[in-house]
Amino acid sequence: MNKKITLTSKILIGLLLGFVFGLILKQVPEGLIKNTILLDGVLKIIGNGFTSAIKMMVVPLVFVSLVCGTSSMGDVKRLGRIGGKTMLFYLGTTAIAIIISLVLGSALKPGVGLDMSGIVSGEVAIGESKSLVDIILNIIPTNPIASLANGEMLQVIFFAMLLGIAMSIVGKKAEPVRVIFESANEICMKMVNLIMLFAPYGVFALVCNTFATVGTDAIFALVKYISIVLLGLLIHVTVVYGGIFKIITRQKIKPFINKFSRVAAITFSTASSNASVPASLEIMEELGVSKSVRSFTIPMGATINMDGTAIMQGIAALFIAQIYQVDLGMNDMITIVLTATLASIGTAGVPGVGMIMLSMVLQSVGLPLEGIGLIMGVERIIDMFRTTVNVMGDNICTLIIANSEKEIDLEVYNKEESIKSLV
Ligand code: DAS
Repeated sequence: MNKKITLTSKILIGLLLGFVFGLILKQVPEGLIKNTILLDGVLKIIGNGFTSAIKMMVVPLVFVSLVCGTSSMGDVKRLGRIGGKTMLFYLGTTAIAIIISLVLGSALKPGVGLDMSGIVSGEVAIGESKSLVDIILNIIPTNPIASLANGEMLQVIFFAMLLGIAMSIVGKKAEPVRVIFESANEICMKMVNLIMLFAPYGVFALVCNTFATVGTDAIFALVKYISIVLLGLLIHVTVVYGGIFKIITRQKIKPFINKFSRVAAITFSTASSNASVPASLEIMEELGVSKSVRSFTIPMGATINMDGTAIMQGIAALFIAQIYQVDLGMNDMITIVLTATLASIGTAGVPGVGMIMLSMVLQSVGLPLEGIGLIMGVERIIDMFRTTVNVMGDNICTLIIANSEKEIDLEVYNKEESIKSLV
């Protein structure tokens, strides 16, 4: 029987094969075939090519969909209400994430009694971190065209929202412009659909490259640290997201999980929230969420919502404190919660950004930045998982906000797409 294999299942197959081939390739001795032809050749072209194509769509899609979304919000009061709920969810769950990680890190002590000789410390290439005032001031673009050209997400979001609000206030006279944005949005989404057809191959190449290059010695030496981070992520996803979703929406979460696996394959392989925006917008549309809500909450979340990152930061801070035998008091813990929650606002969803934010957190409590070098060896692996949690939070928030605003077609949402139909 000729069964149509859905894109989601093809992507998941690509992910699995990438993992298996990566581990096999890891065993192959360095040389022409492995390095030049495969890792730096074919796999790099397919993997990075796919990531670049997806990233190419992020700024135009976020800009156009946000203008469409805010200009069709109807009234500014409603935008304010939705914006308020969104910010409350994003910042609230990030603070909870940090607290979970501090409790776990204090109880399970990832850095106590560790033989540091087993840890290959990578060089700590930390970008400069900005103060909170700079982050907030920086949100207002002095040159919106430059912000669009440079992909400065917070500035793009600010400009798009202001433009959309102005259009909705102008009303009928802005209709010709609104129609142009509506069709541009459709075109952008279609471009994303076309690019996503290559996702199974891109995901395969990216995951294969990662697992063929990550040092297993670093993984073994940091297995306790990795396990505690993964435990924190699991608790946050099941208890916090699962609990909040169930209590507030009273809906089944299975339809979402079935669709989210497609997004997870993108976040896992690219380790980038930004790169997942097109796929998140796609599944939110398929789950019946209105354009005005999804085009606001998803781009916003990709930029300011980083619960998975916050969990890594809390546990990493305690890991480093324990390694260097620095005692952190209650005040330090509160400082870590505030710094990590606010730091998440100012950084875009790209690979490794969590490490830049971690330096801010460590500085805020006087911990040595050299400690970051101890966990660089497993950074990419952890980034895959934490980015997936970051983006799951964006999607869960979108469903909760849409449900509270009655902006989700529950018939469409509950159109049971069992796992069977995914393969
Ligand atoms: N990779 C980042 C993201 O895209 C998260 C991080 O680096 O912590 O969300």
